[in-house]
Amino acid sequence: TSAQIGVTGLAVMGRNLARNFARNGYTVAVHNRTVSRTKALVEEFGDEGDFVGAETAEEFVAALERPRRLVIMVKAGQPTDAVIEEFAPLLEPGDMIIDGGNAHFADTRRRERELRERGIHFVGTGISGGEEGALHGPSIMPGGSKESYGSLGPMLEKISAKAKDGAPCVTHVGPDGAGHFVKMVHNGIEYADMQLIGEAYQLLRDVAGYAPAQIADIFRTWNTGRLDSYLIEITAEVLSHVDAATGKPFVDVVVDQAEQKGTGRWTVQIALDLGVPVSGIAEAVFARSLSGHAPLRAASRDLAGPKPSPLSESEAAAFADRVEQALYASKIVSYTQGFHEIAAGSEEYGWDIDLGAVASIWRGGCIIRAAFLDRIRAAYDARADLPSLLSDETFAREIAEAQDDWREVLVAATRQGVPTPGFAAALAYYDALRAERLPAALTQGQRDFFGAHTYRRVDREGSFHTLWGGDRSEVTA
Ligand code: NBP
Repeated sequence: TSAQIGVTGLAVMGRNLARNFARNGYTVAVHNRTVSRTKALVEEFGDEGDFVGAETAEEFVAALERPRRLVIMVKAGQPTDAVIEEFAPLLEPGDMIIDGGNAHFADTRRRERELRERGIHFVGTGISGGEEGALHGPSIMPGGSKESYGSLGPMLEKISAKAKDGAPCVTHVGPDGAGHFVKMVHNGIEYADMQLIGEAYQLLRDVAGYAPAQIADIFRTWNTGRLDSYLIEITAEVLSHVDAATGKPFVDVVVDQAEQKGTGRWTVQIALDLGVPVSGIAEAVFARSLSGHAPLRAASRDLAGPKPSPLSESEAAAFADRVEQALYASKIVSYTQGFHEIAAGSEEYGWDIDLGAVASIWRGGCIIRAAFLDRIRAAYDARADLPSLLSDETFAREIAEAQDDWREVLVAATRQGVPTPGFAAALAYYDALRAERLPAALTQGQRDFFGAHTYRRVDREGSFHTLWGGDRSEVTA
């Protein structure tokens, strides 16, 4: 038998991805460093489709039809390089290695270049949706050559999630590292979404005075409107869950220190390198980091500040509506920032990424799937060179309508001492973009004062310097 695709690395993700291919009618060669995992997969799930269990790398490669399509689903970083080095010598020109792990796009660019020189297509592929997505249909973000997508694309389209309109949640994102770059930003946006939801929860709890179960109901209601999304849906599930051991709300028995695996941090690091302001995503990463500083938090607990005093019942309901507006407006801003980063990466690396297509493939299968993404796609479909999502008429109007409530929520949060870094960063970004004048002019003056860094003038071309230490006359720099 010859397999149309092979998967090596059979932990949760690889195993479910292999099953997904098999369930869709493909013959799948499976391989894992520890052979027992391979055997377990064939034994447990052999009746789901055609698997070819391979114990050695040679057997695995021999089982694949040509050109070979070999999916690597191992730990990102060094293990991925080790596995590539194990298989690449066994492959022939035209074969494909598909890395479905969470690789850093710079690693993907390096691997793609090295393998291209050996005639092998390297397809760095972002896969979102966790283990459930891998099994039932993930959102798939392949990079690599167009040619490889021609052979691989139809298979990926088959196993991918489908959006509500039936469109497969996969597209050829762009060359070399484009797919992993977009997956990285997806995760950054996911961090921001989660932070904003967390702030909405905290406000509903501390300012509105609602209990977790009541907040779950509010999120359920929100999930029937424009915030309809997977993350809002699971938020309601988590908030309504009661701890069996104590009878308390589950959210009250979990240690409030958020962990992270690194893709959100990468999004911010790369944004800094590219000079893209992703303040909402950055605040989300920092909020997780702050939460983890237990001794610092303990040492700060007695610092002065207001204690929230909950609103009356009738005020609370009105406040909840305002929080929905603030959450929605802030969400528009974090997507605006995320798409700006993708556009900047595309420009820097010459990827020519179709932003509307990215929004489209995030509509199903991934963690940030949401009705909202249809609107983003529509915005880019209407105008591919949209300078920013905020320049889309619909989003601009929605923010205009939301902004009074957005500001009121931040006033209440500030008065009552509830931290809302995500909401606040989003509003500051919005106000900074709309500002006629920014204090950056003063910054330039300071820089020229202490470092003769020069400045440009509003009324004349050229660079200028003021002789601050002398007679303060202006010279052309
Ligand atoms: P892990 O990231 O936990 O990796 C375990 C797999 O890597 C096992 O198959 C293991 O083989 C193999 N492996 C390691 Br570790 N070092 C190896 C080496 N030097 N040579 C060969 N094989 C090696 O698995 P996972 O959670 O299924 O994730 C796989 C990839 O998918 C990761 O890159 C992850 O970041 C990404 N991802 C995960 C999720 C998720 O929800 N978990 C979502 C999206 C993407 P062994 O069995 O012999 O130890």
